[in-house]
Amino acid sequence: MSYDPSNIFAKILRGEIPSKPVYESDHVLAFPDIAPRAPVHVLIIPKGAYVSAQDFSEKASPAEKAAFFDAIGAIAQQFGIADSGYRLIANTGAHGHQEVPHFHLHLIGGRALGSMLP
Ligand code: DGP
Repeated sequence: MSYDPSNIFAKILRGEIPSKPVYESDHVLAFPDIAPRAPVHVLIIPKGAYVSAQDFSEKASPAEKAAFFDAIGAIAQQFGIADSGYRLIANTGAHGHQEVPHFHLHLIGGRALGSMLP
């Protein structure tokens, strides 16, 4: 699947749609989900044009991948949930029910989430 630059997160990255970033680095932007499922629900996205987790895994540079994992830990610390714990979800492709075709990771926490595996 080729990258569609009209997707909503590409527009956020270009500043065409407002967001309230909670974290930014050279390779990463993170902002609250528009429909939070928990007290903390942050979307972490690479600034590069990657459709999905699969695309990111196959094509991103080591520096982009490292920056992405750095963001996870930093955001969890920032929101005070590093010790209590949280859930990371990357809906990927059709079977993963991915709605926005720009790779994103949901970081969800701030309450006990219960079991989730299908
Ligand atoms: P999914 O592709 O299924 O992993 O979910 C996409 C998420 O993106 C969903 O939880 C809602 C969120 N979302 C969609 N549009 C916007 C938007 O314009 N702003 C923000 N902050 N979040 C959005």
